[in-house]
Amino acid sequence: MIRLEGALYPWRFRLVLLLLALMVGAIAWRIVDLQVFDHDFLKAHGDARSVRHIPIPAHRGLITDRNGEPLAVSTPVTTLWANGKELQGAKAQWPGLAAALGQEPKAFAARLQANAEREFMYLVRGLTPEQGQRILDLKVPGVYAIEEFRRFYPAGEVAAHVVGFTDVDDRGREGMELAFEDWLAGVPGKRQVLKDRRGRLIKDVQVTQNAKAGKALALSIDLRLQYLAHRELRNAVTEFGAKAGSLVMLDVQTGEVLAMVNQPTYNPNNRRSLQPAAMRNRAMIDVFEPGSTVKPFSIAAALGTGRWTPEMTVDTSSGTLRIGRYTIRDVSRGGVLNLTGILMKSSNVGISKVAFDIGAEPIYAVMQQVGLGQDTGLSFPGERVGNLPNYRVWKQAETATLAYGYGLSVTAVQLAHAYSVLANAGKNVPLSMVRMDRKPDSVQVIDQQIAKTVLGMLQAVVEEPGGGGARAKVPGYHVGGKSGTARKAATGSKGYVAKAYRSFFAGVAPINNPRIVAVVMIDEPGEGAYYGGLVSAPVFGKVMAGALRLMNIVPDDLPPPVESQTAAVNAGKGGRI
Ligand code: 59J
Repeated sequence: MIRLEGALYPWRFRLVLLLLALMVGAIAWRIVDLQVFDHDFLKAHGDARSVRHIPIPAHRGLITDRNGEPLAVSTPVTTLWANGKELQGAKAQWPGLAAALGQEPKAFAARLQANAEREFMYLVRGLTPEQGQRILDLKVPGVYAIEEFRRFYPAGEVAAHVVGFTDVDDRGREGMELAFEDWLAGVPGKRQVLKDRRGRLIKDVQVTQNAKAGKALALSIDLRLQYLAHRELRNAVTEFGAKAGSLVMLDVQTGEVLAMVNQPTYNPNNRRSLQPAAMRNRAMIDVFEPGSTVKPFSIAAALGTGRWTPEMTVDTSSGTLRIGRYTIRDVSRGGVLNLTGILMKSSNVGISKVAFDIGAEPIYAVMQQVGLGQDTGLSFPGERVGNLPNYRVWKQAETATLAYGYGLSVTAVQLAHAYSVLANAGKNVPLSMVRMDRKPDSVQVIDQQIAKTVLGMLQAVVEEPGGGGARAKVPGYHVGGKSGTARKAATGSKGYVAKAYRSFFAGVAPINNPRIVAVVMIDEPGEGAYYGGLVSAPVFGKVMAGALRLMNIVPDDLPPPVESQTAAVNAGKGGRI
Protein backbone atom coordinates (compact mmCIF):
# COMPACT_ATOMS: atom_id res chain seq x y z
CA MET A 1 0.00 0.00 0.00
CA ILE A 2 1.24 3.39 -0.84
CA ARG A 3 1.65 5.54 2.07
CA LEU A 4 1.51 9.16 1.21
CA GLU A 5 3.05 10.23 4.40
CA GLY A 6 5.97 8.01 3.81
CA ALA A 7 6.53 9.07 0.24
CA LEU A 8 9.87 10.47 -0.53
CA TYR A 9 8.50 13.41 -2.56
CA PRO A 10 4.78 13.81 -1.73
CA TRP A 11 4.58 17.17 -3.52
CA ARG A 12 5.72 15.54 -6.77
CA PHE A 13 3.04 12.91 -6.51
CA ARG A 14 0.43 15.60 -6.04
CA LEU A 15 1.72 17.48 -9.05
CA VAL A 16 1.40 14.42 -11.26
CA LEU A 17 -2.18 13.86 -10.06
CA LEU A 18 -3.02 17.48 -10.75
CA LEU A 19 -1.56 17.34 -14.23
CA LEU A 20 -3.49 14.17 -15.01
CA ALA A 21 -6.70 15.78 -13.77
CA LEU A 22 -6.08 18.83 -15.92
CA MET A 23 -5.50 16.68 -19.00
CA VAL A 24 -8.70 14.72 -18.45
CA GLY A 25 -10.54 18.00 -18.03
CA ALA A 26 -9.11 19.42 -21.24
CA ILE A 27 -10.09 16.33 -23.23
CA ALA A 28 -13.58 16.36 -21.78
CA TRP A 29 -13.93 20.02 -22.62
CA ARG A 30 -12.80 19.40 -26.20
CA ILE A 31 -15.34 16.59 -26.55
CA VAL A 32 -18.13 18.85 -25.37
CA ASP A 33 -16.83 21.61 -27.60
CA LEU A 34 -16.82 19.41 -30.75
CA GLN A 35 -20.08 17.65 -30.04
CA VAL A 36 -22.10 20.60 -28.85
CA PHE A 37 -20.70 23.92 -29.98
CA ASP A 38 -19.02 23.09 -33.31
CA HIS A 39 -21.38 20.31 -34.28
CA ASP A 40 -23.25 22.05 -37.12
CA PHE A 41 -20.14 23.50 -38.64
CA LEU A 42 -18.37 20.18 -38.69
CA LYS A 43 -21.34 18.24 -39.95
CA ALA A 44 -21.79 20.68 -42.84
CA HIS A 45 -18.15 20.27 -43.76
CA GLY A 46 -18.32 16.53 -43.58
CA ASP A 47 -21.40 16.46 -45.76
CA ALA A 48 -19.88 18.83 -48.30
CA ARG A 49 -17.28 16.24 -48.93
CA SER A 50 -19.81 13.49 -49.61
CA VAL A 51 -23.26 14.93 -50.43
CA ARG A 52 -23.66 16.19 -53.98
CA HIS A 53 -26.57 17.66 -55.92
CA ILE A 54 -26.79 16.36 -59.43
CA PRO A 55 -29.22 17.86 -61.96
CA ILE A 56 -32.22 15.91 -63.21
CA PRO A 57 -32.78 16.89 -66.85
CA ALA A 58 -36.19 18.38 -67.66
CA HIS A 59 -38.18 16.92 -70.50
CA ARG A 60 -38.27 19.45 -73.38
CA GLY A 61 -41.72 20.26 -74.75
CA LEU A 62 -42.94 18.47 -77.85
CA ILE A 63 -43.24 20.53 -81.06
CA THR A 64 -46.06 19.49 -83.37
CA ASP A 65 -47.66 20.76 -86.53
CA ARG A 66 -51.17 22.24 -86.39
CA ASN A 67 -52.76 18.76 -86.39
CA GLY A 68 -50.56 17.29 -83.67
CA GLU A 69 -48.06 15.57 -85.96
CA PRO A 70 -44.73 15.44 -84.09
CA LEU A 71 -41.97 17.70 -85.43
CA ALA A 72 -39.51 17.67 -82.50
CA VAL A 73 -39.54 14.87 -79.95
CA SER A 74 -37.36 14.42 -76.86
CA THR A 75 -36.33 10.84 -76.19
CA PRO A 76 -34.41 9.68 -73.11
CA VAL A 77 -30.81 8.78 -73.88
CA THR A 78 -27.89 7.52 -71.82
CA THR A 79 -24.55 9.26 -71.94
CA LEU A 80 -21.58 7.31 -70.62
CA TRP A 81 -18.61 8.98 -69.03
CA ALA A 82 -15.50 7.67 -67.36
CA ASN A 83 -13.09 8.54 -64.62
CA GLY A 84 -9.76 8.11 -66.38
CA LYS A 85 -7.83 7.44 -63.16
CA GLU A 86 -10.12 4.63 -62.09
CA LEU A 87 -10.14 3.08 -65.54
CA GLN A 88 -6.38 2.62 -65.29
CA GLY A 89 -7.01 -0.10 -62.74
CA ALA A 90 -9.23 -2.08 -65.11
CA LYS A 91 -7.09 -2.40 -68.20
CA ALA A 92 -8.07 -6.04 -68.65
CA GLN A 93 -11.61 -4.90 -69.38
CA TRP A 94 -10.71 -2.28 -71.99
CA PRO A 95 -11.04 -4.54 -75.03
CA GLY A 96 -14.46 -5.72 -73.88
CA LEU A 97 -15.55 -2.13 -73.27
CA ALA A 98 -14.27 -1.03 -76.69
CA ALA A 99 -16.17 -3.85 -78.36
CA ALA A 100 -19.38 -2.97 -76.53
CA LEU A 101 -19.01 0.67 -77.54
CA GLY A 102 -18.34 -0.34 -81.13
CA GLN A 103 -14.94 1.34 -81.09
CA GLU A 104 -11.63 0.16 -82.46
CA PRO A 105 -9.75 -1.38 -79.43
CA LYS A 106 -6.34 0.17 -80.17
CA ALA A 107 -7.63 3.70 -80.74
CA PHE A 108 -9.87 3.34 -77.70
CA ALA A 109 -6.98 2.26 -75.48
CA ALA A 110 -4.88 5.14 -76.77
CA ARG A 111 -7.64 7.59 -75.88
CA LEU A 112 -8.01 6.20 -72.38
CA GLN A 113 -4.27 6.35 -71.91
CA ALA A 114 -4.21 9.98 -73.04
CA ASN A 115 -6.91 10.79 -70.46
CA ALA A 116 -5.38 8.73 -67.64
CA GLU A 117 -5.12 11.75 -65.34
CA ARG A 118 -8.63 13.05 -66.03
CA GLU A 119 -11.46 12.45 -63.63
CA PHE A 120 -14.09 13.11 -66.31
CA MET A 121 -14.23 12.17 -69.97
CA TYR A 122 -17.15 11.38 -72.25
CA LEU A 123 -17.15 7.82 -73.55
CA VAL A 124 -20.20 8.09 -75.75
CA ARG A 125 -23.20 10.44 -75.83
CA GLY A 126 -26.80 9.69 -76.67
CA LEU A 127 -27.14 5.91 -76.50
CA THR A 128 -30.56 4.36 -76.16
CA PRO A 129 -31.21 3.43 -72.51
CA GLU A 130 -30.94 -0.28 -73.48
CA GLN A 131 -27.56 0.18 -75.16
CA GLY A 132 -26.36 2.17 -72.15
CA GLN A 133 -27.47 -0.49 -69.68
CA ARG A 134 -25.73 -3.23 -71.63
CA ILE A 135 -22.43 -1.41 -71.19
CA LEU A 136 -23.06 -0.59 -67.53
CA ASP A 137 -23.72 -4.29 -66.99
CA LEU A 138 -20.08 -4.99 -67.87
CA LYS A 139 -19.38 -3.37 -64.48
CA VAL A 140 -16.13 -1.74 -65.53
CA PRO A 141 -14.89 0.35 -62.58
CA GLY A 142 -14.83 4.03 -63.50
CA VAL A 143 -17.62 3.90 -66.10
CA TYR A 144 -20.70 5.94 -65.19
CA ALA A 145 -23.94 7.03 -66.83
CA ILE A 146 -25.86 10.30 -67.07
CA GLU A 147 -29.50 10.29 -68.11
CA GLU A 148 -30.23 12.95 -70.74
CA PHE A 149 -32.77 13.77 -73.41
CA ARG A 150 -32.09 14.10 -77.08
CA ARG A 151 -34.17 15.80 -79.77
CA PHE A 152 -35.34 13.85 -82.75
CA TYR A 153 -36.95 15.55 -85.76
CA PRO A 154 -39.38 13.15 -87.48
CA ALA A 155 -40.03 15.44 -90.47
CA GLY A 156 -36.29 15.83 -91.09
CA GLU A 157 -35.34 18.17 -93.92
CA VAL A 158 -38.96 18.96 -94.73
CA ALA A 159 -39.52 21.17 -91.68
CA ALA A 160 -35.90 21.84 -90.72
CA HIS A 161 -35.82 25.58 -91.37
CA VAL A 162 -38.98 26.27 -89.41
CA VAL A 163 -38.44 23.93 -86.46
CA GLY A 164 -34.69 24.57 -86.09
CA PHE A 165 -32.69 22.44 -83.67
CA THR A 166 -31.08 22.25 -80.22
CA ASP A 167 -27.42 21.93 -79.26
CA VAL A 168 -25.85 18.98 -77.38
CA ASP A 169 -27.00 20.53 -74.12
CA ASP A 170 -30.62 20.51 -75.32
CA ARG A 171 -30.87 24.29 -75.72
CA GLY A 172 -32.56 25.85 -78.77
CA ARG A 173 -30.02 26.96 -81.36
CA GLU A 174 -32.11 27.76 -84.46
CA GLY A 175 -35.68 28.28 -85.61
CA MET A 176 -38.69 27.80 -83.35
CA GLU A 177 -36.52 25.72 -80.99
CA LEU A 178 -34.64 28.94 -80.28
CA ALA A 179 -37.54 31.41 -80.57
CA PHE A 180 -39.58 29.48 -77.97
CA GLU A 181 -36.66 28.32 -75.79
CA ASP A 182 -38.21 29.51 -72.51
CA TRP A 183 -41.55 27.90 -73.32
CA LEU A 184 -40.07 24.56 -74.38
CA ALA A 185 -37.14 24.15 -72.01
CA GLY A 186 -38.66 23.40 -68.59
CA VAL A 187 -36.62 23.59 -65.36
CA PRO A 188 -34.10 20.90 -64.39
CA GLY A 189 -34.59 19.22 -61.00
CA LYS A 190 -32.04 18.30 -58.32
CA ARG A 191 -31.14 14.99 -56.78
CA GLN A 192 -29.09 14.53 -53.61
CA VAL A 193 -26.52 11.75 -53.74
CA LEU A 194 -23.63 10.56 -51.59
CA LYS A 195 -20.25 10.30 -53.25
CA ASP A 196 -16.93 9.21 -51.90
CA ARG A 197 -13.69 11.15 -52.07
CA ARG A 198 -13.08 10.07 -55.65
CA GLY A 199 -16.52 11.09 -56.84
CA ARG A 200 -17.91 7.59 -56.98
CA LEU A 201 -21.62 7.48 -56.34
CA ILE A 202 -22.36 5.62 -53.11
CA LYS A 203 -26.00 6.27 -52.49
CA ASP A 204 -29.00 8.01 -54.05
CA VAL A 205 -30.37 9.98 -51.10
CA GLN A 206 -33.43 11.85 -52.35
CA VAL A 207 -34.92 14.06 -55.03
CA THR A 208 -34.78 17.56 -53.58
CA GLN A 209 -36.47 19.22 -56.54
CA ASN A 210 -38.49 17.53 -59.25
CA ALA A 211 -37.69 18.50 -62.84
CA LYS A 212 -40.40 20.66 -64.39
CA ALA A 213 -41.14 19.55 -67.93
CA GLY A 214 -41.23 22.14 -70.73
CA LYS A 215 -44.50 22.98 -72.46
CA ALA A 216 -45.66 21.61 -75.80
CA LEU A 217 -45.86 23.90 -78.82
CA ALA A 218 -48.24 23.49 -81.77
CA LEU A 219 -46.94 25.29 -84.84
CA SER A 220 -49.17 26.81 -87.49
CA ILE A 221 -47.71 24.69 -90.27
CA ASP A 222 -49.58 21.72 -91.70
CA LEU A 223 -47.10 18.91 -92.28
CA ARG A 224 -49.07 17.63 -95.29
CA LEU A 225 -48.78 21.00 -97.03
CA GLN A 226 -45.18 21.26 -95.90
CA TYR A 227 -44.35 17.94 -97.60
CA LEU A 228 -46.15 18.99 -100.77
CA ALA A 229 -44.42 22.37 -100.89
CA HIS A 230 -41.05 20.78 -100.18
CA ARG A 231 -41.44 18.25 -102.99
CA GLU A 232 -42.58 20.71 -105.66
CA LEU A 233 -40.02 23.36 -104.79
CA ARG A 234 -37.19 20.80 -104.76
CA ASN A 235 -38.28 19.43 -108.13
CA ALA A 236 -38.39 22.88 -109.72
CA VAL A 237 -35.03 23.95 -108.28
CA THR A 238 -33.53 20.74 -109.67
CA GLU A 239 -35.28 20.98 -113.03
CA PHE A 240 -34.17 24.56 -113.68
CA GLY A 241 -30.74 24.17 -112.10
CA ALA A 242 -31.49 27.01 -109.68
CA LYS A 243 -29.28 28.14 -106.82
CA ALA A 244 -32.01 28.28 -104.19
CA GLY A 245 -35.71 28.78 -103.61
CA SER A 246 -38.42 29.55 -101.06
CA LEU A 247 -42.12 28.86 -100.81
CA VAL A 248 -44.50 30.35 -98.25
CA MET A 249 -48.16 29.50 -97.83
CA LEU A 250 -50.51 31.46 -95.55
CA ASP A 251 -54.02 31.07 -94.23
CA VAL A 252 -55.66 34.27 -95.45
CA GLN A 253 -58.16 34.59 -92.59
CA THR A 254 -55.93 33.77 -89.62
CA GLY A 255 -52.49 34.92 -90.80
CA GLU A 256 -51.08 31.50 -89.91
CA VAL A 257 -48.08 30.24 -91.87
CA LEU A 258 -49.33 26.93 -93.31
CA ALA A 259 -46.12 25.97 -95.08
CA MET A 260 -42.65 27.42 -95.31
CA VAL A 261 -39.90 25.59 -97.20
CA ASN A 262 -36.58 26.45 -98.77
CA GLN A 263 -33.97 24.89 -100.99
CA PRO A 264 -31.32 23.85 -100.26
CA THR A 265 -32.27 22.22 -96.97
CA TYR A 266 -30.64 19.87 -94.43
CA ASN A 267 -31.35 16.94 -92.18
CA PRO A 268 -31.48 18.22 -88.59
CA ASN A 269 -30.97 14.67 -87.27
CA ASN A 270 -27.53 14.46 -88.86
CA ARG A 271 -25.69 17.75 -88.84
CA ARG A 272 -22.17 16.41 -89.20
CA SER A 273 -21.55 17.61 -92.76
CA LEU A 274 -23.68 20.70 -92.67
CA GLN A 275 -23.33 23.43 -95.28
CA PRO A 276 -24.22 26.89 -93.90
CA ALA A 277 -26.11 27.69 -97.13
CA ALA A 278 -28.46 24.77 -96.49
CA MET A 279 -29.36 26.02 -93.00
CA ARG A 280 -30.85 29.35 -94.06
CA ASN A 281 -34.58 29.82 -93.64
CA ARG A 282 -34.44 32.01 -96.73
CA ALA A 283 -38.15 32.80 -96.63
CA MET A 284 -37.50 35.01 -93.61
CA ILE A 285 -33.81 35.76 -93.39
CA ASP A 286 -33.08 36.67 -96.99
CA VAL A 287 -34.29 39.90 -98.58
CA PHE A 288 -34.69 40.71 -102.25
CA GLU A 289 -36.20 43.24 -104.66
CA PRO A 290 -39.70 41.89 -105.33
CA GLY A 291 -40.00 43.31 -108.87
CA SER A 292 -43.33 43.09 -110.64
CA THR A 293 -45.04 41.17 -107.83
CA VAL A 294 -45.66 44.55 -106.13
CA LYS A 295 -47.47 46.07 -109.11
CA PRO A 296 -50.90 45.13 -107.69
CA PHE A 297 -50.19 47.34 -104.68
CA SER A 298 -49.31 50.29 -106.90
CA ILE A 299 -52.61 49.70 -108.72
CA ALA A 300 -54.44 49.58 -105.36
CA ALA A 301 -52.78 52.89 -104.48
CA ALA A 302 -53.93 54.43 -107.77
CA LEU A 303 -57.51 53.28 -107.22
CA GLY A 304 -57.32 54.55 -103.63
CA THR A 305 -56.55 58.12 -104.76
CA GLY A 306 -59.84 58.24 -106.67
CA ARG A 307 -57.96 59.52 -109.71
CA TRP A 308 -58.01 56.13 -111.44
CA THR A 309 -60.65 53.59 -112.38
CA PRO A 310 -59.90 50.11 -113.80
CA GLU A 311 -61.00 51.13 -117.31
CA MET A 312 -58.69 54.13 -117.64
CA THR A 313 -55.78 53.59 -120.00
CA VAL A 314 -52.15 54.55 -120.55
CA ASP A 315 -50.18 54.32 -123.76
CA THR A 316 -47.17 52.01 -123.43
CA SER A 317 -46.61 51.42 -127.15
CA SER A 318 -43.16 53.04 -127.17
CA GLY A 319 -41.95 50.31 -124.74
CA THR A 320 -39.69 52.86 -123.06
CA LEU A 321 -40.02 55.91 -120.85
CA ARG A 322 -37.19 58.39 -120.31
CA ILE A 323 -36.67 60.21 -117.02
CA GLY A 324 -33.56 62.38 -117.32
CA ARG A 325 -30.66 60.03 -117.95
CA TYR A 326 -32.71 57.03 -116.97
CA THR A 327 -34.78 54.80 -119.29
CA ILE A 328 -37.59 52.51 -118.08
CA ARG A 329 -38.18 49.54 -120.39
CA ASP A 330 -40.78 46.90 -121.00
CA VAL A 331 -39.59 43.46 -122.03
CA SER A 332 -42.51 43.13 -124.46
CA ARG A 333 -44.68 45.79 -126.16
CA GLY A 334 -48.13 46.29 -124.71
CA GLY A 335 -49.78 49.14 -126.61
CA VAL A 336 -52.65 51.04 -125.00
CA LEU A 337 -53.44 49.31 -121.69
CA ASN A 338 -56.04 49.75 -118.96
CA LEU A 339 -55.05 48.92 -115.37
CA THR A 340 -55.85 45.21 -115.80
CA GLY A 341 -53.80 45.25 -119.01
CA ILE A 342 -50.83 46.79 -117.18
CA LEU A 343 -50.87 43.81 -114.80
CA MET A 344 -51.48 41.23 -117.52
CA LYS A 345 -48.65 42.52 -119.70
CA SER A 346 -46.62 43.46 -116.61
CA SER A 347 -45.78 46.81 -118.15
CA ASN A 348 -43.08 48.74 -116.30
CA VAL A 349 -43.78 51.75 -118.50
CA GLY A 350 -47.51 51.59 -117.81
CA ILE A 351 -47.21 51.41 -114.03
CA SER A 352 -44.57 54.17 -114.09
CA LYS A 353 -46.96 56.54 -115.88
CA VAL A 354 -49.61 55.77 -113.27
CA ALA A 355 -47.03 56.29 -110.49
CA PHE A 356 -46.05 59.73 -111.84
CA ASP A 357 -49.69 60.71 -111.90
CA ILE A 358 -50.42 59.80 -108.28
CA GLY A 359 -46.98 60.54 -106.79
CA ALA A 360 -44.87 58.63 -104.27
CA GLU A 361 -46.91 59.03 -101.11
CA PRO A 362 -49.96 56.82 -101.82
CA ILE A 363 -47.75 54.04 -103.20
CA TYR A 364 -45.54 54.19 -100.14
CA ALA A 365 -48.58 54.19 -97.85
CA VAL A 366 -50.09 51.02 -99.36
CA MET A 367 -46.75 49.18 -99.44
CA GLN A 368 -46.11 50.11 -95.85
CA GLN A 369 -49.59 49.16 -94.66
CA VAL A 370 -49.47 45.72 -96.27
CA GLY A 371 -46.15 45.12 -94.49
CA LEU A 372 -43.51 45.33 -97.23
CA GLY A 373 -40.15 46.11 -95.60
CA GLN A 374 -41.87 46.20 -92.17
CA ASP A 375 -41.37 44.15 -89.01
CA THR A 376 -43.64 41.06 -89.13
CA GLY A 377 -43.70 40.75 -85.33
CA LEU A 378 -42.76 37.07 -85.65
CA SER A 379 -39.33 37.56 -84.00
CA PHE A 380 -38.03 34.52 -85.83
CA PRO A 381 -34.29 34.07 -85.16
CA GLY A 382 -32.31 35.91 -87.82
CA GLU A 383 -35.42 37.33 -89.46
CA ARG A 384 -34.80 40.41 -91.59
CA VAL A 385 -37.06 43.44 -91.83
CA GLY A 386 -35.98 44.55 -95.29
CA ASN A 387 -36.35 48.17 -96.30
CA LEU A 388 -39.01 50.40 -97.77
CA PRO A 389 -37.42 53.84 -98.19
CA ASN A 390 -39.51 56.76 -96.99
CA TYR A 391 -41.42 58.43 -99.82
CA ARG A 392 -39.98 61.85 -98.90
CA VAL A 393 -36.62 60.76 -100.35
CA TRP A 394 -38.07 59.16 -103.52
CA LYS A 395 -36.83 61.01 -106.59
CA GLN A 396 -38.78 61.01 -109.87
CA ALA A 397 -37.10 57.88 -111.28
CA GLU A 398 -37.35 56.09 -107.94
CA THR A 399 -41.07 56.72 -107.74
CA ALA A 400 -41.37 54.71 -110.94
CA THR A 401 -38.93 51.93 -110.07
CA LEU A 402 -40.42 51.49 -106.60
CA ALA A 403 -43.88 51.21 -108.18
CA TYR A 404 -42.65 48.19 -110.15
CA GLY A 405 -40.64 46.64 -107.35
CA TYR A 406 -37.04 47.90 -107.34
CA GLY A 407 -35.36 50.00 -104.66
CA LEU A 408 -37.12 48.23 -101.81
CA SER A 409 -36.20 44.92 -100.20
CA VAL A 410 -38.58 42.41 -98.68
CA THR A 411 -38.68 38.83 -97.45
CA ALA A 412 -40.81 36.10 -99.06
CA VAL A 413 -42.99 35.95 -95.96
CA GLN A 414 -43.64 39.72 -96.18
CA LEU A 415 -44.64 39.38 -99.81
CA ALA A 416 -47.05 36.57 -98.93
CA HIS A 417 -48.44 38.69 -96.09
CA ALA A 418 -48.99 41.61 -98.47
CA TYR A 419 -50.98 39.35 -100.84
CA SER A 420 -53.02 38.06 -97.91
CA VAL A 421 -54.18 41.63 -97.28
CA LEU A 422 -55.54 41.86 -100.85
CA ALA A 423 -57.09 38.41 -100.44
CA ASN A 424 -58.64 39.30 -97.09
CA ALA A 425 -60.68 42.19 -98.55
CA GLY A 426 -58.09 44.77 -97.48
CA LYS A 427 -57.72 43.63 -93.86
CA ASN A 428 -54.22 43.19 -92.46
CA VAL A 429 -54.10 40.17 -90.13
CA PRO A 430 -50.86 39.73 -88.19
CA LEU A 431 -48.78 36.67 -89.10
CA SER A 432 -48.33 33.71 -86.79
CA MET A 433 -45.96 30.74 -86.75
CA VAL A 434 -47.95 29.04 -83.97
CA ARG A 435 -51.44 27.62 -84.27
CA MET A 436 -54.12 30.20 -83.52
CA ASP A 437 -57.25 29.11 -81.74
CA ARG A 438 -59.26 32.16 -82.71
CA LYS A 439 -59.18 34.81 -85.41
CA PRO A 440 -56.80 37.60 -84.46
CA ASP A 441 -57.75 41.29 -84.63
CA SER A 442 -57.15 42.85 -88.00
CA VAL A 443 -56.84 46.36 -89.38
CA GLN A 444 -58.59 47.52 -92.57
CA VAL A 445 -55.75 49.07 -94.58
CA ILE A 446 -57.10 48.89 -98.15
CA ASP A 447 -60.67 49.74 -99.06
CA GLN A 448 -62.68 46.52 -99.31
CA GLN A 449 -63.99 47.28 -102.79
CA ILE A 450 -60.56 48.21 -104.10
CA ALA A 451 -59.04 44.97 -102.74
CA LYS A 452 -61.75 43.00 -104.55
CA THR A 453 -61.18 44.90 -107.78
CA VAL A 454 -57.44 44.19 -107.69
CA LEU A 455 -58.16 40.53 -106.93
CA GLY A 456 -60.29 40.43 -110.09
CA MET A 457 -57.33 41.82 -112.05
CA LEU A 458 -55.08 39.11 -110.60
CA GLN A 459 -57.62 36.55 -111.74
CA ALA A 460 -57.38 37.97 -115.26
CA VAL A 461 -53.57 37.56 -115.14
CA VAL A 462 -54.05 33.82 -114.53
CA GLU A 463 -57.23 33.08 -116.46
CA GLU A 464 -57.34 35.43 -119.45
CA PRO A 465 -55.25 34.61 -122.53
CA GLY A 466 -51.92 36.48 -122.57
CA GLY A 467 -51.93 37.31 -118.87
CA GLY A 468 -48.64 35.53 -118.12
CA GLY A 469 -50.00 33.47 -115.22
CA ALA A 470 -51.68 30.60 -117.08
CA ARG A 471 -49.39 27.97 -115.54
CA ALA A 472 -50.73 28.83 -112.07
CA LYS A 473 -54.21 27.55 -112.92
CA VAL A 474 -55.90 25.01 -110.64
CA PRO A 475 -58.72 22.84 -112.02
CA GLY A 476 -61.97 23.41 -110.15
CA TYR A 477 -60.92 26.68 -108.53
CA HIS A 478 -60.57 30.30 -109.62
CA VAL A 479 -57.04 31.55 -109.00
CA GLY A 480 -55.47 35.00 -109.10
CA GLY A 481 -51.80 35.93 -109.04
CA LYS A 482 -48.85 37.73 -110.52
CA SER A 483 -45.56 36.54 -111.93
CA GLY A 484 -42.31 38.44 -111.78
CA THR A 485 -38.81 38.15 -113.18
CA ALA A 486 -36.26 40.41 -111.57
CA ARG A 487 -32.63 40.85 -112.43
CA LYS A 488 -30.46 40.42 -109.37
CA ALA A 489 -28.84 43.54 -107.96
CA ALA A 490 -25.05 43.32 -107.80
CA THR A 491 -23.71 43.04 -104.28
CA GLY A 492 -21.15 45.61 -103.27
CA SER A 493 -21.48 47.70 -106.41
CA LYS A 494 -24.19 49.55 -108.28
CA GLY A 495 -26.24 48.02 -111.04
CA TYR A 496 -27.50 44.56 -111.89
CA VAL A 497 -25.82 41.24 -112.60
CA ALA A 498 -25.97 40.00 -116.17
CA LYS A 499 -28.09 36.89 -116.68
CA ALA A 500 -28.94 36.41 -113.01
CA TYR A 501 -32.63 36.50 -112.16
CA ARG A 502 -35.15 35.69 -109.48
CA SER A 503 -38.41 34.15 -110.66
CA PHE A 504 -41.55 34.82 -108.67
CA PHE A 505 -45.12 33.90 -108.47
CA ALA A 506 -47.49 35.26 -105.82
CA GLY A 507 -51.18 34.44 -105.76
CA VAL A 508 -54.37 33.46 -104.01
CA ALA A 509 -57.28 30.99 -104.24
CA PRO A 510 -60.20 30.50 -104.36
CA ILE A 511 -60.90 33.97 -105.77
CA ASN A 512 -64.55 33.93 -104.69
CA ASN A 513 -63.71 33.22 -101.05
CA PRO A 514 -59.95 33.57 -100.67
CA ARG A 515 -58.43 31.10 -98.20
CA ILE A 516 -54.81 30.46 -99.18
CA VAL A 517 -52.01 32.72 -100.35
CA ALA A 518 -48.75 31.35 -101.68
CA VAL A 519 -45.48 32.89 -102.82
CA VAL A 520 -42.84 31.01 -104.81
CA MET A 521 -39.37 32.47 -105.24
CA ILE A 522 -36.73 30.67 -107.30
CA ASP A 523 -33.25 32.10 -107.18
CA GLU A 524 -31.16 32.06 -110.36
CA PRO A 525 -32.82 29.47 -112.52
CA GLY A 526 -30.05 28.61 -114.95
CA GLU A 527 -31.35 25.99 -117.31
CA GLY A 528 -33.97 26.61 -119.97
CA ALA A 529 -36.49 29.19 -118.83
CA TYR A 530 -36.11 31.89 -116.19
CA TYR A 531 -39.37 33.86 -116.41
CA GLY A 532 -41.53 33.75 -113.29
CA GLY A 533 -44.48 32.71 -115.42
CA LEU A 534 -42.59 29.62 -116.61
CA VAL A 535 -40.50 28.64 -113.60
CA SER A 536 -42.45 29.60 -110.46
CA ALA A 537 -46.08 29.66 -111.64
CA PRO A 538 -46.23 25.86 -112.21
CA VAL A 539 -44.93 25.23 -108.68
CA PHE A 540 -47.62 27.56 -107.35
CA GLY A 541 -50.29 25.75 -109.37
CA LYS A 542 -49.34 22.28 -108.14
CA VAL A 543 -48.92 23.26 -104.51
CA MET A 544 -52.11 25.32 -104.45
CA ALA A 545 -54.10 22.50 -106.06
CA GLY A 546 -52.93 20.03 -103.40
CA ALA A 547 -53.47 22.46 -100.54
CA LEU A 548 -57.03 23.36 -101.58
CA ARG A 549 -57.92 19.67 -101.66
CA LEU A 550 -56.14 18.71 -98.43
CA MET A 551 -57.86 21.57 -96.62
CA ASN A 552 -61.26 20.54 -98.00
CA ILE A 553 -61.86 23.95 -99.52
CA VAL A 554 -65.03 24.08 -101.58
CA PRO A 555 -64.27 24.47 -105.31
CA ASP A 556 -65.62 27.73 -106.79
CA ASP A 557 -65.20 26.72 -110.43
CA LEU A 558 -66.95 23.41 -110.96
CA PRO A 559 -68.65 22.77 -114.31
CA PRO A 560 -72.44 22.68 -113.90
CA PRO A 561 -73.75 19.10 -113.52
CA VAL A 562 -74.71 17.61 -116.87
CA GLU A 563 -78.37 16.44 -116.82
CA SER A 564 -78.07 13.44 -119.13
CA GLN A 565 -75.06 11.98 -117.25
CA THR A 566 -76.83 12.22 -113.91
CA ALA A 567 -79.83 10.51 -115.43
CA ALA A 568 -77.66 7.73 -116.85
CA VAL A 569 -76.02 7.07 -113.48
CA ASN A 570 -79.40 6.92 -111.76
CA ALA A 571 -80.68 4.56 -114.44
CA GLY A 572 -77.68 2.32 -113.96
CA LYS A 573 -78.25 2.17 -110.22
CA GLY A 574 -81.89 1.38 -110.79
CA GLY A 575 -80.97 -1.47 -113.09
CA ARG A 576 -78.88 -3.22 -110.46
CA ILE A 577 -81.62 -3.43 -107.88
C1 59J B 1 -36.41 42.03 -116.48
C2 59J B 1 -35.66 44.11 -114.21
C3 59J B 1 -33.98 45.45 -113.16
C4 59J B 1 -33.94 46.62 -112.26
C5 59J B 1 -35.69 42.81 -117.37
C6 59J B 1 -36.40 40.67 -116.54
C7 59J B 1 -35.77 46.56 -114.36
C8 59J B 1 -35.28 47.81 -113.90
C9 59J B 1 -33.71 49.05 -112.52
C10 59J B 1 -34.92 42.20 -118.32
C11 59J B 1 -35.63 40.06 -117.52
C12 59J B 1 -34.90 40.80 -118.41
C13 59J B 1 -34.35 49.56 -111.27
S1 59J B 1 -40.19 40.14 -118.30
O1 59J B 1 -41.19 41.04 -113.81
O2 59J B 1 -39.09 43.76 -116.42
O3 59J B 1 -42.39 37.13 -114.94
O4 59J B 1 -43.05 36.09 -116.65
O5 59J B 1 -35.12 43.13 -113.71
O6 59J B 1 -36.74 46.53 -115.15
O7 59J B 1 -35.73 48.87 -114.33
O8 59J B 1 -34.13 40.22 -119.33
N1 59J B 1 -41.61 39.33 -116.37
N2 59J B 1 -39.50 41.67 -115.74
N3 59J B 1 -36.76 43.96 -115.01
N4 59J B 1 -35.18 45.38 -113.93
N5 59J B 1 -34.33 47.83 -112.93
C14 59J B 1 -41.29 40.54 -117.05
C15 59J B 1 -40.89 41.64 -116.09
C16 59J B 1 -41.73 41.39 -114.88
C17 59J B 1 -42.05 38.22 -116.98
C18 59J B 1 -42.05 38.05 -118.44
C19 59J B 1 -41.03 38.86 -119.19
C20 59J B 1 -38.69 42.76 -115.90
C21 59J B 1 -43.45 38.37 -118.93
C22 59J B 1 -37.24 42.65 -115.41
C23 59J B 1 -42.52 37.07 -116.14
O9 59J B 1 -42.95 41.57 -114.97
